[in-house]
Amino acid sequence: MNVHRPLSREDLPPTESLRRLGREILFFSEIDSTNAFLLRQAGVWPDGTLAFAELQTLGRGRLGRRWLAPRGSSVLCSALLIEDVDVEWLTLLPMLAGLAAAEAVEQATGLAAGVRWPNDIVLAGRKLGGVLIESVALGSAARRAIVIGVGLNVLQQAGHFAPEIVSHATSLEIASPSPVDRPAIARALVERLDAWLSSAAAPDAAQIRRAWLARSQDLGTRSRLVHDGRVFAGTIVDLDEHGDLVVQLDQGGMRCFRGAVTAREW
Ligand code: BT5
Repeated sequence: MNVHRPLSREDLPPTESLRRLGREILFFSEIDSTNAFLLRQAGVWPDGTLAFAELQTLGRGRLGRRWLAPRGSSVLCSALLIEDVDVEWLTLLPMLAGLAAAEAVEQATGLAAGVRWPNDIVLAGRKLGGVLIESVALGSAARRAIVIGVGLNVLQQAGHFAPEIVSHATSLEIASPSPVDRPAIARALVERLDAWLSSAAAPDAAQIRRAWLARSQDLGTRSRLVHDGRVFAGTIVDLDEHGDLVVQLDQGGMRCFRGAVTAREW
């Protein structure tokens, strides 16, 4: 793997070009998890704070799973949002962040990245990255700190992936015919996330859903979903306005699945 220099402030868009993100930007050579850090320190840092890491020792995925990335291989980024408790678009945040990440990849490399429900960024049918949304009540509990975490595989080669993920993971280095510029991916990610988060007073749910569906190849495909220890097989028919997946079950009937509590078999 071609490990480049650590990401730094100069790699990112100038603060004045951003509307919501980047009031503070933190760079860690090593940390447990950029999401965990911002959740712990949610009362300390302002809305829009960004955290990047070269290495996460306890990088996390959804449902207690791990996110694995060798030092310097990836863009590992978390963004802190401070919001009212009842933000309607919260359940659409995995879609928003996945879209931003896929657009960033396309902008920086020309590769057509897609999204896969609920939180994957995909390239040629393999997992290029993932999104983890976590939140915590702030003080009086009238406000909530929301952390958007994005991990994108940039410089890994096949041998860097653990045996359990090698068959369905990919990186830009693997997929791209030309050299990959990790700072350009980080810059584009911040730009696209900022654009989606500040498109209006609140992100537009209908617009997120439309754009997400346009980048997804999920509709009409067969899927196996695990909820509450039970496996459901069926055909994906829609993404509803909350970001839930609507599935026509093989056993009969329709069922909605919520991303935060559903695992999807690859
Ligand atoms: C995700 O979870 O895909 C969310 C990943 C979010 C990572 C970012 S990095 C910055 C921020 N700080 C954190 O601590 N996390 C966020 P999930 O859908 O649960 O996928 C996890 C599963 O993907 C694992 O169980 C593995 O099977 C697989 N996996 C782990 N590392 C991977 C990688 N680098 N590339 C592809 N697949 C991976």
